[in-house]
Formats: sequence, structure tokens, C-alpha cells
Amino acid sequence: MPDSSTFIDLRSDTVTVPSQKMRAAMAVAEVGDDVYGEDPTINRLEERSAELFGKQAAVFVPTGSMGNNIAIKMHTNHGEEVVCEARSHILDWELSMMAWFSGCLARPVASPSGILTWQQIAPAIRAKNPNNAPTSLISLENSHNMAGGTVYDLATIDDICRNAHALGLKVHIDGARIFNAAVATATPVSRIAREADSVMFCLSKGLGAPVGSMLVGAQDDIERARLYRKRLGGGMRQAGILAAAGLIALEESPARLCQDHENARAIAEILQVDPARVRTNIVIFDISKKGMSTAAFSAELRKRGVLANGINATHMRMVTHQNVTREQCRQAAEVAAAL
Ligand code: TLP
Repeated sequence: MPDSSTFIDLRSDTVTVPSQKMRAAMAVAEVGDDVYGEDPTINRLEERSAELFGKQAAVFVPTGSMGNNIAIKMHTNHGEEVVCEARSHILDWELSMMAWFSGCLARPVASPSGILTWQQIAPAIRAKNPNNAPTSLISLENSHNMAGGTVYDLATIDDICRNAHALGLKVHIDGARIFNAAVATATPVSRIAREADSVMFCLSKGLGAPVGSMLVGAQDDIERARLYRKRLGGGMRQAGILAAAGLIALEESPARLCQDHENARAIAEILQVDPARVRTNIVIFDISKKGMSTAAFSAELRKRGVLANGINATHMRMVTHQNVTREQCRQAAEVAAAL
């Protein structure tokens, strides 16, 4: 077994570690009590995030999961329905928080690409009658994690938002990796987000900050979001230390995401995954012919110095990020291909 420092870690882009520049900025960050709105570094990060996304306001949250669940809460009432793709993070990976915290039911719509269209969503919207719980929110995941980092085109998002708004429904984007989507489609995040009511994005994934996500949206929504954040225990006081790294992530990291995308395509080629399907930094591959569980496959990879997880019984995932080189990605893919 290789020692832990030599593993090629492709389990997720959440494993990235902060750069020396981030650590230096963290050490000298100006801080204050953010629950009083007095942390100047957090205030700067929130203002800059709102500006970049073309929204009125933003709030710093510890995790993407918290950001998504605050968004769901602020757009819904108990007993309502949320339309989302069938493998979306808010449905499968957030511990039923939609039910537990917001009292809402997910109405999943399956799409092989992870990308929804209005034509697919419309039949899932409950007709207004005494037998149906009202639909209040549509949540889109861009890029779509479990579909392999797939991305929305603008026309599809705009169309969903226009139709949703005409029916009085809100649209949230789980943009944990929206900067990857922006790079893949050569579109500014402000344009992707233009018609949506809120966007959550993560600083702590491909952008490389150690901790933190942002929720952006309308002023009055974000004011309510601050109360929900406090209720969930997310009032983090002198967290400007974290925001300092977040500001560097926001300004500097998007420019390098194209390298992660190229590295993912290099992995895809070796594993004979159609590279056209790999638009961002995630490669998903089928090992069902191997007759081995994904847990066992992961264990075999680990013995050979590669870390990657299964996403279900038959499919493995590799995620590229700033802390793995092209050569390491190729090496990891060769190991998996040989297996
Ligand atoms: N995704 C993680 C795991 O939870 C699966 C990963 O390794 O990819 N939205 C999307 C689309 C995500 O992929 C994630 C994390 C989140 C939200 C939640 O972010 P955190 O982990 O900060 O709560």
C-alpha cells in the first residue's frame, strides 16, 4: 500500500487544500463579529459575490448543503413540492433536509444527462386543486454532479425560468460547480444566473478554498436567509479568516478550471468514456462488466495508490482538481483501465 502522501486523490474536488497565498491572506484577514454584520472580509466577499452574479445580495455559509437548504426554505412553505432532477444533490446527498427542515416533498424528474428542460418539468408541476400539494420551486443542478459534470445551455435555463415565473414558481440553481459550467460554456456566471431567483455556489470545491459557499439572490430573500443560517447554527462570528481564502478563490481560481477539464478529458480517453460527454471536471465510468462492487474496485485502486469512489453499485467517479497534475490523472486512469 502506498503511503498516504503519494495517493492520487480523485475522490472529489472537495479534497483540495488552500494555497500558500490563501494561507497568507487568512493569517492577516481583518475580522469582526459577522452575526452583527461586522466582519469586513465577509462583507467584501458577499458584496463581490453578489456583483459577480448580478444579484442584489449574498450570504456566506459554511457548506453548500446549508446554502441549498436555506434557499429551499426561503422559496417554499411547509407541505409544498420541489421539482428536481432524480439524481440531484438536494435529493440524494443532503440527508432528507428538504423534508426535515423545509417540510417539502421532492418531485424528481429523471433525465439521463442530468439536464432538465421545461418540457420534462411541466408534467411534474402539480395542478392547482384540492388534492395536490402546490409546487413552489424548481431546483437545477449546474454542473450536474452525478450525471458526470454535465452543463446547461443558456436557452434551456432561461426557458425554464420564464415558464416557472409565469406560473409564480421560483427557480434555484445548485451551482456548487457553476464556475466549471461557466468555463465549459464560455459564459459569465452572471449570465447563467440572470433569470434564476437564487444560486448557491461553493468556494471549497474546484475553486480551492478550504471552507465556504455563497448563496446569492434578491435583497429581501437574503435577509431572510441570514435568519435561517443562524437557526441552523451557521452564524460563524470571525469567519473573515475563511472569507479571505474565499476572495482569492473567487478572483483567481476560475481561470485555471480549464486545466481540470482537460485533465478529466485525458482520463476519459484512457477509460474509453466518450470525451464529448466530459464537459467539466467529473468522469463517471461503468465497471459492471468487471463483476466487482464499486467498494471493492475502490479498495483495489487504493492498493495501487489511487483514490476514487463509487457513486452507486456499478459506476465509479473521478474528479479532477488543482492538486492533481495531468500526469497523475493519466497514471490514475491507466491504473483503473488495467484493473
Ligand atoms: N458534493 C460532494 C458529495 O456530497 C457528493 C462531492 O464530493 O461531489 N451540491 C452539489 C452539486 C455537490 O456536489 C455538493 C457536494 C453539494 C451541493 C454540497 O456541498 P457541501 O459538501 O459543501 O455541503
